[in-house]
Amino acid sequence: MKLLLRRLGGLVLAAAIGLAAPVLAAPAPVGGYKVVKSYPHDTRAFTQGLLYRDGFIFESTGLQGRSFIRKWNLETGAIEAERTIDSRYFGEGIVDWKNRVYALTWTDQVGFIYDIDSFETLGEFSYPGEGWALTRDDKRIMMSDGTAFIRFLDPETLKETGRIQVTDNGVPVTKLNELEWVKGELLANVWQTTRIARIDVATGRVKGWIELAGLLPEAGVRGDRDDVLNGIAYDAAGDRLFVTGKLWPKLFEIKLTEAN
Ligand code: DDQ
Ligand code: CA
Repeated sequence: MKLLLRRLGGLVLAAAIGLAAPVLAAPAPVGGYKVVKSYPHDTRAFTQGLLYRDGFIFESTGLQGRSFIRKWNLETGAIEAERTIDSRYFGEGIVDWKNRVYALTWTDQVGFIYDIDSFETLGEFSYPGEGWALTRDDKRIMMSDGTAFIRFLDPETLKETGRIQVTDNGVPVTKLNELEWVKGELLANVWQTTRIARIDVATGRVKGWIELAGLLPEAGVRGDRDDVLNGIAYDAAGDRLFVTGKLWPKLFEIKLTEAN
């Protein structure tokens, strides 16, 4: 009798798993976008970091000897502040925290702290592995490093406080690049693809994808090697989402459309 009950219990469990499996075992849905407006973007900017703050775009760029950080007026394109990064370094992502900008380098394991107005150097920090991109919510800095992991950093000490692995249908999603925190989700574009993942940072799961392949012809780029989609910025007050790519002549404001 006991054995029978155990067998039955097993069957019920197996049935439950069987029912749940089709729901769990599916890649995240793919949604689209529409372009609201397009803005000019500097084709010499090998975009690595992008954020919006009070009417301005803050942008960091890469390539050895061509890396800079720049603050420019979104509406007029006028450059408000700019500084070059020492040519020893390949610039990567940036994030704003209070009156500071934190900036990564690709493989040198050093980050720089700049004054947000003057871009004067205030300090440095270090981290293991590669540096790709940064964003933040109210309490945490989030960092990508080319793997499927997103690190959480303390915004004051810049020490790692934890990490998640990003997966879609159980499969790690590597090459997570430029990041943006948007309405409680982490957006990450995947290097050398035309997709942005919408990540639930509590679980690491990709909740959905945004397919942006249609932006390439609109930007007039091939987007197959270096001139790839990279750069997401969000104006929370105006609920405006911006995307661009490395060396792209345009930056787009987009609205997301439902996954189907
Ligand atoms: N990363 O930004 C994804 C971390 C690295 C990009 C490295 C691309 C170097 C290519 C150089 C091509 C020159 C146009
Ligand atoms: Ca960003």
